[in-house]
Amino acid sequence: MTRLPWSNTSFPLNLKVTFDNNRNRQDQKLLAFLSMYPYILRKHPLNLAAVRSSLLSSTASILNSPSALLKEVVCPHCWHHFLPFQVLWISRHDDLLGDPRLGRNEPLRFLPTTFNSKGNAYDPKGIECLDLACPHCHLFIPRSLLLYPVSYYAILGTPASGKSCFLACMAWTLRKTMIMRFGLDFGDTDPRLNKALHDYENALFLGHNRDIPAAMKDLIAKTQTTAHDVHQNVFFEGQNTRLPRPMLFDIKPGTGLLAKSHKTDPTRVICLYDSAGESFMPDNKLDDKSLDVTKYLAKAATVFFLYDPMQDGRFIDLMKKQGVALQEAPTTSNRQDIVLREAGARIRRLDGADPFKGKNRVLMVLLAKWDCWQGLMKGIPDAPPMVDTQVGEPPALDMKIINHISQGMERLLLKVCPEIVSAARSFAQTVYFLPVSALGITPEFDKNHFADTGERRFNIVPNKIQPKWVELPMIMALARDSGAIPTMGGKV
Ligand SMILES: Nc1nc2c(ncn2[C@@H]2O[C@H](COP(=O)(O)OP(=O)(O)O)[C@@H](O)[C@H]2O)c(=O)[nH]1
Ligand SMILES: [Mg+2]
Repeated sequence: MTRLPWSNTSFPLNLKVTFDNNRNRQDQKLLAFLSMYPYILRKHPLNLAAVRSSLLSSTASILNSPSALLKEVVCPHCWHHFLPFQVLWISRHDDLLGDPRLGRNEPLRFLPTTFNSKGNAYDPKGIECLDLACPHCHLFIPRSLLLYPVSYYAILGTPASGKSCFLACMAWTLRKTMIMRFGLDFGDTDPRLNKALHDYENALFLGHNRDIPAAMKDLIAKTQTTAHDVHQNVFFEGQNTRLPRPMLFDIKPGTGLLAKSHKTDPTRVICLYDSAGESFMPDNKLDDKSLDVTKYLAKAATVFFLYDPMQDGRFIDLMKKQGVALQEAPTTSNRQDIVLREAGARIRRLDGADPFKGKNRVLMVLLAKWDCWQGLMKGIPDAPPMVDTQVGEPPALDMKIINHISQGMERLLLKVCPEIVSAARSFAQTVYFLPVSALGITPEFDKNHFADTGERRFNIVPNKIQPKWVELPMIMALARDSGAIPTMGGKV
């Protein structure tokens, strides 16, 4: 039997809910409801009977309503699927330090029984809590994830193909473009989760002495497979498991005419991963642990594969043959097709036997460092192909031009490195080939530093960074997934 002893005296400031037996489903729904829907409490502050009946009757319908809690939540850290009312809270009292999954320095995660009128839970020591956590891995989950649809995107490529630079420049550009051109607010879901990205953005766009050349390696640290910024450790069954750190963004209508032009609600969460290229190298043996780190690949609706032509000697040869000016560049070379095939193999393994699961997956092969090889493909406009239609309406993606350019890029790759095209075509049914330049300029070899130290260092003047086409892949993905971005001449 369930007893709900509502206390007249403490209501609405301190609402206590306790249960005789183990919680059943209805009780848990009620708890979730209380935690997420404090406005109901405010609506009926004096009529306790009305509150109680309103809570009990509307819990189920609210949990099933798309405008309220999602029916099912997916943890962006461990991809565990759970029901909203199973979410844990993160304690705040100093005595409650130590969590079985996260170690002795992390606050305890718990299932609450007491909430206040704001809908926030009290921890077992009576302190109001603010943050939620996944019931499986216990890592922090922003509330938006319980309320809005989530689109997952993965970025992959060989080490030094430019993933971190691309991510930083893409986020920086989207923060401006989305509000100015589409009336959509593109912001961090919770700044704590995007710290690594902020560091990159600050280094590239906000640092001091921006007219003075700075070493690239100081601006963007190499993504290490073990770095705390990109991975987090969780103990499952006494075993340490490394999970990738997601970057989360909220997209919601901003203000003004443009924001009002959206016919459907564009609100959603974007979940992005910057993975260390090494995770996909064939010598990183495909055991279940390495599969864990890259599980997000199977979740991703769109995969952005950064193909770096400068890592391919055949591209350099073509540039020499066509008289395209070559600058001294970092010399790494990797079998990029193998990384793409490896990622495809992992996805198929994670998809299991269900051949339809990956049917709608899109692959965008992004030909990185366009600034270096632009002489090979002339006539592409500097701005991504977006056409203004009417005053007060967002621009439409010009799919005719995008498809035309994609076909041109595919032809170029077929000529130079056909194995990338065949790996891409076997990865997804829909593939786009697009040029991008995160920096818009080519970092310069520091001859003096080389003469002094023997180290090959590349410098850039931060003020000259001018990203090209970096926002287009995400805008196309959003056009496909959210319907908030119009297109003309076909769909994405
Ligand atoms: N020319 C050029 N070089 C770039 C660009 N983006 C990155 N790079 C270079 O590639 C190196 C590796 O970039 P990074 O983003 O750290 O690669 P990641 O290992 O894939 O994350 C940087 O230090 C830059 O020298 C770009 O847009 N143009
Ligand atoms: Mg990186």
